[in-house]
Amino acid sequence: MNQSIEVKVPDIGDFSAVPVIEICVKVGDTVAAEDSLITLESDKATMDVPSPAAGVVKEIRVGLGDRVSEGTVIAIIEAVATASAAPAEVEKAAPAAPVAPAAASVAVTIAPKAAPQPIPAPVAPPAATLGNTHASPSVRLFARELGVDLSRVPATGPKGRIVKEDVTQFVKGVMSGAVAGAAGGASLGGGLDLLPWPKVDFEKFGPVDVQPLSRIKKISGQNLARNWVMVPAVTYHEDADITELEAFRVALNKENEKSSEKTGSKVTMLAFIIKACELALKKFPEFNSSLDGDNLVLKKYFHIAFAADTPNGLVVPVVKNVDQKSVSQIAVECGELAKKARDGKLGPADMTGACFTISSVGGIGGTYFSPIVNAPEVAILGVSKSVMKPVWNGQEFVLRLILPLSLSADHRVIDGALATRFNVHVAQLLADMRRALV
Ligand code: CAO
Repeated sequence: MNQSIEVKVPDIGDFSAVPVIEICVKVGDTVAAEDSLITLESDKATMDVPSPAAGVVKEIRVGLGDRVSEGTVIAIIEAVATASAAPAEVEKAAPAAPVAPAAASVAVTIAPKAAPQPIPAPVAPPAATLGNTHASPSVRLFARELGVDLSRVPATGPKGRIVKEDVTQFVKGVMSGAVAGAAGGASLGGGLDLLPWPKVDFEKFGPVDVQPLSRIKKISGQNLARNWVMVPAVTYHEDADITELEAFRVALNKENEKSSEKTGSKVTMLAFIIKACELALKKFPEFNSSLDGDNLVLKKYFHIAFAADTPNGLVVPVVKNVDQKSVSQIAVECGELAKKARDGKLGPADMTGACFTISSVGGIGGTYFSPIVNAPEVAILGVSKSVMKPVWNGQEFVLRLILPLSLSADHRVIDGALATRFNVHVAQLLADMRRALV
C-alpha cells in the first residue's frame, strides 16, 4: 500500500536557516529513492535533500529563497511500497549524518541511508568540472551523466549558479553545432568562465522596440561568435597604391561601354582584388589551408568568398576556381552572386567550399577594420575605401589613390612575418598587375 511521507530537512550540522536555492522536482513528478528534491546553500556548502523513497511528489512545502533548518518539512512524497524497503521503514531509517562543513564552497549530498553512516566526506566535483563552477550536486550529477564539462556551461542561476536548464541548453548548443563539443574541434581548454549575458529591463530607461533577429543574422551570429572566440587572429594593415589600376579599370569600363560587344557588366575593383588574392594564395600556400586537429590541410583549388551585405544580413557567396577565370569573368560572377544574395536566392552550393574570404566595405567607406576569420579558413582580407593621399616619392609629395587593406590571420597557422609578406604581395600586385606575369 502507498504511504505519504513527510520529507524533512535532516541534520545539517551547525547550519540553520539555510536558503533553498533550487527546487529540483514539481508536484506530480515520479522520483526514485535518493533523487534530489531541493538544494540548500549555506555559506560553505551546497546540499541536496534527496527523496527518502521512490514515489510521487504530492506537495512541495517550500519555495525558492525560503530558509529552512533541521526538521523543516519540505515535501510530501507518496511512497510506493516495495518488498525490500517499506516507506515506513525508510522514514524510520537513521537520519543523515551531519554534513561536514567544508573549507571551501563544495557540493555535498545529504544521504539518508538505511544504515547509520559516519560523517560523509563532501562529494568532490568530478575532475572535468573542477574550477570555478557553482552548481548543486544534482546538477553536477546530471552534467556528469551527460559528460558535460561544467566549466564550459554559462550560468543563469542566482549568484552565477549553473542550473539544470543551463546544462540542457549547453547540450542543445553542442548538438546544433553552435558550441564546440568536448571531443570535436579545437578545445576551449580551461573554459571561458564567462558571466551570464546581462539581463536589462531597457524600458526602465526609455521606450524600446523589440524585433526578432533574422534567420541569417542568427546563423551568421553563431558562426561569428565561435570564430571570434576560437581563432587567435591578428589583423595586419597595409596600403595599396591603386592609382594606375583604378585608371585602367575606369578606361576598361569606358571601352566596354563603347564596344559593339557590350557585356553590360563592369569590371570591379573587387574582381581585381580577388585575382590578386588568388596569386598571393599560390605564393603563400599556408593561406590556402585549414586546421584539422594536428594537421594542416593544404588546398590545391582556389575558391574565394566575398561578404555581401543584404537586407536580411551578411552572406558569403563563393566564386569557385578563380584561378581558371579572368578578372572580367570574376566580376560578372560576383555581380550575379551579389544579386542572388540580395534576392535571398543563394543555395548551399553557392556558399560552401571557400579557401579565403574578402570583406569589402570600400563602396561604403571606412579606413581600416578588423575582419573576423571565416573558419575553417585561416585568413580574411578586409578592404576599405580608397582615397587620394599625398605620398612622398623620395623627392616630393604626389597624390596617389590608396586602398586600405586589413588582413586578419589565424596565428596558429600564420605568423606575423608571413602575414605581412602576403599583404605586401597583394599590395604590390594591385599597384602593378604586371607582377602577375613574372
Ligand atoms: N574604394 C572606393 N570605392 C569603391 C571601393 C573601394 N575600395 N570598392 C567599391 N567602390 C565603389 C565602386 O567602384 C562603386 O562605384 P561606381 O558605382 O562609381 O562604380 C561603388 O563603390 C559601389 O560598389 P559596390 O560595393 O556596389 O560593389 P563592389 O563590387 O565593390 O562590392 C559587394 C560588392 C557585394 C562586396 C558589396 O555590395 C557589399 O555587399 N559590400 C559590403 C560587404 C560587407 O558587409 N562586409 C562586411 C562584412 S563583416 O560585417
